[in-house]
Amino acid sequence: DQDLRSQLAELIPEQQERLKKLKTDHAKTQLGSITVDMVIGGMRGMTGLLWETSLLDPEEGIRFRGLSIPECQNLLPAAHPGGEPLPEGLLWLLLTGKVPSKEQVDALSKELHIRSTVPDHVYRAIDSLPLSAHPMTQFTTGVMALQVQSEFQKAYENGLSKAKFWEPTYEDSLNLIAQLPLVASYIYRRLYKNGQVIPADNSLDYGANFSRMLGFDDPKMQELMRLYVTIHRTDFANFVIEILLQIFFYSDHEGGNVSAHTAHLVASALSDPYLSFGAALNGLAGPLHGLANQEVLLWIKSVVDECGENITAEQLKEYVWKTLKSGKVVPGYGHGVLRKTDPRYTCQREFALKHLPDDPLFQLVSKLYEVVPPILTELGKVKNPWPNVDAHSGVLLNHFGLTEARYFTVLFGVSRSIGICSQLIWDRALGLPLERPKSVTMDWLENHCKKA
Ligand code: FCX
Repeated sequence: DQDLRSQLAELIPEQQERLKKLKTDHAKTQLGSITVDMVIGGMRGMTGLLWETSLLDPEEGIRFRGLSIPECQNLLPAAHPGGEPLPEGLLWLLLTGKVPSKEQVDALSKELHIRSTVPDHVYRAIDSLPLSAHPMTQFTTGVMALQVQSEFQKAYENGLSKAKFWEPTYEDSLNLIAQLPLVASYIYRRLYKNGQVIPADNSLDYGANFSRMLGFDDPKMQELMRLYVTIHRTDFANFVIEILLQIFFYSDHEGGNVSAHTAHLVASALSDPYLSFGAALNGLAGPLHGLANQEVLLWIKSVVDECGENITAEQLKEYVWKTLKSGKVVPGYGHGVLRKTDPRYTCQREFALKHLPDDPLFQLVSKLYEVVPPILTELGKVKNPWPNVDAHSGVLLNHFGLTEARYFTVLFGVSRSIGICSQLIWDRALGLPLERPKSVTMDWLENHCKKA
């Protein structure tokens, strides 16, 4: 069996040929027309990026290399039968377009362990920030501190030829993916567990090890959780791992969303994967994007604080209207491209229905699913009144003891590295150029429209 890098090396020439053929045969084929509303409307609906790893259908949701989420759940190797796919398998799929065998995934797990040593200065850089710094700020700081080890940067300085750019990009990407769970869990333990860091266990796969470093296989923690989690202690760690694994379905959502697009744009200047991914994280930290999952749990808790857990549908409607009238968005609802319930939401809902149907916050999330869409539709301007991934994840994490909402986006950031880095490797392998769209002024638009 080939390892990931050799498989990639084999695939690259044929994909380069494919792109060359597209360029020579179809360079001037029209892809739709650009209208003024697209230019002033955040380029919504304007096809303008090449992104190989996934494609988003407005009705159906995301497909990773052609596979829907349920198909990934069926086809990709899991830690145990019927469990969620392992992130290593998703990485393999996104990078190569092929479903890996369990042996290939296990080998990749080992490879990631070998790459996972985080230099000490990274922790010191994080420690220099006040504890009050947002976890995403600490995370980006950690990623920027990791950048000093960039192989791409070194190779570029030494005059590496363009045909080989993908190689150090691959090295940086895998090192980054391997090291992120250590940095992320360090931040969690620093902020919420008195800085008691739990070392990695290299016998575990990526997700299980991450969960362990966060503290979820600590028997004491599990005992505490058992006060209200009515599952066997041995099952507890597995449940948390399954939820963390579900978060890896967030790894890629085609190329135009803020974090993916940012990484792709920054990398087009030949900035290395650390610089590009760090930039992506800063976009992910915005409340209309990745921070929304923090916002959802905080908002749900504010509902409970004001109205109690047994809130009626009428009270909930009132609360939603109050939020809207105060000029805020309802977090976790709406989407730039999707026009139906996010399949990632559906998959988390199914998990909750099976494992925590009586959790009061889950019941509130369910009620919101009935109450919010008609209200957003009534507003008349919202293009998608349905929930996105962020509407659900926080309540699942909260149920199993990861209650610190401000930390949630960091978990999603770790997951995002897998999609973003996979595409960055292909950006360099395909020799994609500097990104540089044309911008215009209002004067220009007005003059143009007068003539049109
Ligand atoms: N609550 C209130 N108003 C909403 C709304 C919501 N959940 N969703 C959209 N709208 C409003 C917009 O603010 C906009 O109002 P305006 O014309 O007065 O500026 C109008 O409806 C049209 O927006 P629309 O075209 O439907 O949506 P956009 O593509 O502009 O924006 C986001 C998409 C996701 C930013 C928007 O739906 C939103 O703010 N949702 C809440 C935050 C959220 O959940 N973000 C996470 C999204 C996602 F999963 C991710 O990227 O991580």
